[in-house]
Amino acid sequence: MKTKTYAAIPEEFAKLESAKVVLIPVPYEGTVGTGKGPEAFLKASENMGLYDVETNTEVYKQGVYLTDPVLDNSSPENMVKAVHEITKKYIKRNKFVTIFGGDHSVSIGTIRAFNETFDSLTVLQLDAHANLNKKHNGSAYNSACAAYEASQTTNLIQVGIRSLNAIETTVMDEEKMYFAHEMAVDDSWMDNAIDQMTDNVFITFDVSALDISIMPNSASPEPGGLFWYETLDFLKQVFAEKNVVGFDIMGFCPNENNTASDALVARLYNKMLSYKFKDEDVDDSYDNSYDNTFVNKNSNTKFENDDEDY
Ligand SMILES: [Mn+2]
Repeated sequence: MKTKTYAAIPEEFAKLESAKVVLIPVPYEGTVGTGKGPEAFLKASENMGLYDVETNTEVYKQGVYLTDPVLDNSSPENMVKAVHEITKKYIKRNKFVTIFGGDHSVSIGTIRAFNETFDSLTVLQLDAHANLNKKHNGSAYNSACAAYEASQTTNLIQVGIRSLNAIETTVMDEEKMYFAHEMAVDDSWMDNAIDQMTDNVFITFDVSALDISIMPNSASPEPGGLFWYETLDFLKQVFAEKNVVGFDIMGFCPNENNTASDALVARLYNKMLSYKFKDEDVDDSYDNSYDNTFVNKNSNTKFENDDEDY
């Protein structure tokens, strides 16, 4: 795999020195078939329109530097170490660091790096699975354990959960656990979850959080889950109200016979970046101004209640 730049953006927006964003692909297979995730995501990103309608921005102009993929899979523990090291390296260069996996165990390394760098970190986990096992099959570096360390060392908030085992219920903080079946009938979860967050928030997004109908290609699909626009509504609010310090997207398990999921993760990544940088100016000399003057023949608006922020 080696895509030259994220989404085939021009080189001038892909240089490390000037890029505000760093994207680290981690095609770590784990035990579930997610090794091809980053490659499918990058390919789909190249086929996507990069202008974000909602925010009226082209976020890639903030600069996105694509690193070489992290390929260390000599052991799950060594992979986590390698991910931790590279994530921390780019955080220290004051980049907005994003990671695309890969098995969810990759996040043990990303969360550790952010938690060591940012004060009183909230980890917002969107996931079908709690991933709160201390060990699984003898290892602490397994997707089933992805959030255990975060549960002990950060303010962990879990959203979309609908699969866990009895032992995990002894670890979970019920107040900060948003079960999918409750979310489906009461949308107050969004405000409640945001109220529980500290200012610094790292988002770990396991694509299994999404409803199985819009994301059939997750590592361990579960029926139920979040739909597209409620997911965006929630993320939009989190980015608007909190200091999101970085994010990862994990657990994507592409199927070459159904590439709709590839398009979803490509758009999801671009959306999250767009929400992060929507108010930041692009410093460039690029001229994208057209003569936009036209005669407005009809002053009626499309919707009656135009109370959105964008
Ligand atoms: Mn997970």
